[in-house]
This record gives sequence, structure tokens and C-alpha cells, in this order.
Amino acid sequence: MPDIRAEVRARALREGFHVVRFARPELPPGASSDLKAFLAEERHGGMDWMAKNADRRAAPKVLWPDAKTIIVLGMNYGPEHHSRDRLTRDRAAISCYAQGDDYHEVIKKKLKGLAQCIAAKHGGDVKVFVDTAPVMEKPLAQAAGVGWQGKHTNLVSRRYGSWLFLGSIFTTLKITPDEPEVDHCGACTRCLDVCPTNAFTAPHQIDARRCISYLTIEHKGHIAREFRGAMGNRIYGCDDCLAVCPWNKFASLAREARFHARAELTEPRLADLARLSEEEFRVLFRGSPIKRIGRDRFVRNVLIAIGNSEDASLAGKVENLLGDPSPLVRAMAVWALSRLDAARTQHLAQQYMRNETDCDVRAEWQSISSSRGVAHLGAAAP
Ligand code: B12
Ligand code: SF4
Ligand code: SF4
Repeated sequence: MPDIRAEVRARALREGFHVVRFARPELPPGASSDLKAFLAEERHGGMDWMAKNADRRAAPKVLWPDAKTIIVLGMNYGPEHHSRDRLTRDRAAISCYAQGDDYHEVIKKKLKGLAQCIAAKHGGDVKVFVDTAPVMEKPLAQAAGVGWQGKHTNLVSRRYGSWLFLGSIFTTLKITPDEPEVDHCGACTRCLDVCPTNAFTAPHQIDARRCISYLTIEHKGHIAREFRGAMGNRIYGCDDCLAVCPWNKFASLAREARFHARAELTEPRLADLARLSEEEFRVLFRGSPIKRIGRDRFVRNVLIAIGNSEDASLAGKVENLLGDPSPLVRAMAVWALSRLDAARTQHLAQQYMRNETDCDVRAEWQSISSSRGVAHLGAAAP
């Protein structure tokens, strides 16, 4: 009788995974009701796909009734620097997971290779999942003993800290499961305290609508005024709650070269990013997860960072975008310019308002013109 656990583990490590563990195809108690509460309170915001397939997400056996085991895999993406290190005013902070190649592509390829090997050697059917499928990866990873869900809700590993991507292989093979990991957060609350937008409603509970990662990556519309100042120069994702975790002291740099930061994405200049055309955006972010949000949402985020930069020399770049074809861009150009040069914004208001047809962009102009004078605008709160 071959030792299937040992063989799968050895093969997974050869494939480049750092953690490989086994779980039954069932969520730990509470996870499915937590998901239901999260959705009922609409904490998923505009991520409609979470609600659409909630029954499958809440139960692996509904997703695939024949599954007998879930092989949970982790890949270390330990960064040299995270975005919390990079809060320089005229530069953009990009979350470290997004400074290299798209992990979905890297991991999916490895999962497929591993799944094919398992099926060829041991038989059974297999399906692979990473991130986008209706699978609750964190509670399953905790059940398999990969780590525990910290108070920031992400999975923390004693060996890799916060920096593990997760993926899974469902199989019809019955494989002995591992023991779950227990919570090692203790009395620590560092991640809850550091969040710039107060996204945690309680330990282990997040309101995604307030999270900078959601706002900059998932949210398709205008970003509400209350979050703009707190975003600082974070233009894609946020590492703050992960970066402060004391368990990172054991973390190591990612071995997978495709997760290493691309030089041009470690600390790009806001001025350069603000003037990207559609084509330049596509070229710069080829193979990167950032390409997914498209040029307009990206420049929307960059303009918020510029509005927070206190760097008046960027005002000219912003003014060039007041007539941009995208209302997302135009609206944030108005906001950013009002923060850098309130008098100039007031001066331009009438001229631009005359031709503006989009009601949200008009509202941005109106909030500038209706405020009481230049001095007040200059000191405007986020
Ligand atoms: C939706 C989503 C988001 C949303 C919502 C985040 C969230 N925490 O749910 C947004 C866009 C905000 C987001 C942001 C990020 N994400 Co995300 N995201 C997902 C996704 C697709 C689904 C997560 C989910 O099911 N959420 C639903 C809620 C209900 O789940 P939950 O918060 O885990 O809820 C649990 C707790 O509330 C807990 N609970 C509630 N009460 C209590 C009480 C106690 C005592 C306990 C113990 C537990 C507990 O029970 C719930 C179920 O277990 C997963 C991939 C996947 N398919 O799983 C990736 C995933 C979680 N994301 C990931 C990453 C890397 C990030 C970011 C770090 C990216 C970045 N740097 O910007 C941030 C981190 C923000 C944060 N603090 O969570 C990784 C995390 C890897 C890891 N080590 O955990 C995942 C697993 C993707 C992957 N395949 O690697 N993400
Ligand atoms: S990723 Fe940033 S904004 Fe989101 S919960 Fe963590 S600290 Fe808060
Ligand atoms: S920072 Fe503290 S509370 Fe948050 S996950 Fe890490 S150990 Fe847990």
C-alpha cells in the first residue's frame, strides 16, 4: 500500500509549494454561519459573486459531492519590503502580493501539474481551486493545520507569518486528514489597531467595504470621500494588518522568483502612473494582477494618492485629467486638484461644470464650489 500522504507531499514540495496538508471536505463549525452573517450584513459590498454561489462556498460537498479529501497548499510570498514600508508622499505604495507576477496564474499551473500527477499515480478525480472559486480557503486551511485565522481574518502560519497564498485540490481519494491548527493570537491586537480605515468590526470580523484592498481592487465605482485621506498613497491593496503581525519574525523571502517585486513596481512615481494611457497600462501590467482593474480604476486610485501627496508640483498632471473620458478619473482629478491647489480648482469650476454631464463628477465640482472659500478648501478633511 503506497504512502499516499508522503508521496503527495513530496511531489507538492518538488512542484514549489511550501506547505501541503490534508482536510476532510467540510468546513469547521461556525464558518458557514459566519459567511451567511457576512453576506446578510452586506459586508461583501459589490462582490456579488460571493452571494451568488453562497451555498457552494459554505459547503465543499455542495460544490463537489464526490470530494473525499481536500489537499490544501500554501506558497510563501515573503516580501523584501511590504507596502507599509513605502509611504513616501510622491511615490505609490503597491501591496507586496501585487508587485510580482499574478499568483493566480503561477499557482494554478502548479496545482494542475500536481493534480495530474496524483490522478495518474493514485487514480481518482481531481479539481483545482485558487482564490476565485467558491471555496472558503482560510477555514479549510486552518482545518488542515496550515495555520490559523488571525484577528485580521487572514491565515497566519507559525513558519511563514502572514505571507502565504492558498490553493487547494479536491480529490475523490480518501486520504487521512491532518489535525487543525489552534489560535496563537493571544492578547495581541496589533492588526486591528493599525487599520487606517477601521475595517474590523470585531476581532476576526471584517467589513470589506471599508478595507483599502476592496476599495482599490474590487470596488468599481467612485471611492467615498470618508476613505480617501486614509488611503494615503496605497494605490493597489494594503499590507498594513499583515505587516504588523509579530509572527512575521519567522518569515523568509519568497523562493519563487515570479513573486519577487518587479523593479518598476516597488516605488513607482505617482506622476508617471497618472499619465498612463490604456495601451501603456496594458504593457506595464502584463502578467501582473493589477491589469485586472483596468486603466480607469487604476488612475482613480493614483489620483487619490496624488491628492494626499501634499506635492503641489503634481497639480499640472492632475489638471490634464480634468477632461479625461472616464468619469471615475475626472471625479478624482477634481478632488485631487482641490487638495493641491484650491484656488485653481475654484477658478476652473465654472468652465468645467458647463460641459459636465456625469452627475457624480458634477457633485465633486459642486462640493468644491459650494464650500466656503479657498482657505477652507485647502484645509479640507479627507
Ligand atoms: C473576498 C476576499 C477578500 C475581500 C474580503 C476579505 C475577507 N477577509 O474576507 C477583500 C477584497 C477585502 C480581500 C482583501 C485581502 N485579501 Co482576499 N480574499 C477573498 C476571498 C476571495 C474570499 C474570502 C472569504 O470567504 N470571505 C468571507 C468572510 C466571511 O470570510 P472571513 O473573513 O475569512 O470570515 C471568517 C471570520 O470572520 C471567522 N470568524 C468570524 N467570527 C469569528 C470569531 C472567532 C473567535 C473566530 C476564530 C473566527 C471568526 O469566520 C469566518 C469564516 O471562517 C479569498 C479567497 C477564497 N476563495 O477564500 C481571498 C484571500 C482571503 N485573500 C487573500 C489576500 C492575500 C488578501 C489581502 C492580504 C490582499 C492585499 N494585500 O491587499 C487583503 C487582506 C485584507 C484582510 N484583512 O482580509 C488571501 C489570504 C491568504 C491568507 N494567508 O490568508 C486569500 C486566501 C486568497 C489566496 N488564495 O491566497 N480579500
Ligand atoms: S488590508 Fe489594510 S485596510 Fe484592509 S483590513 Fe488590513 S489594514 Fe485595514
Ligand atoms: S497581529 Fe496579532 S492579533 Fe493580528 S493576526 Fe497577528 S498575532 Fe493575531
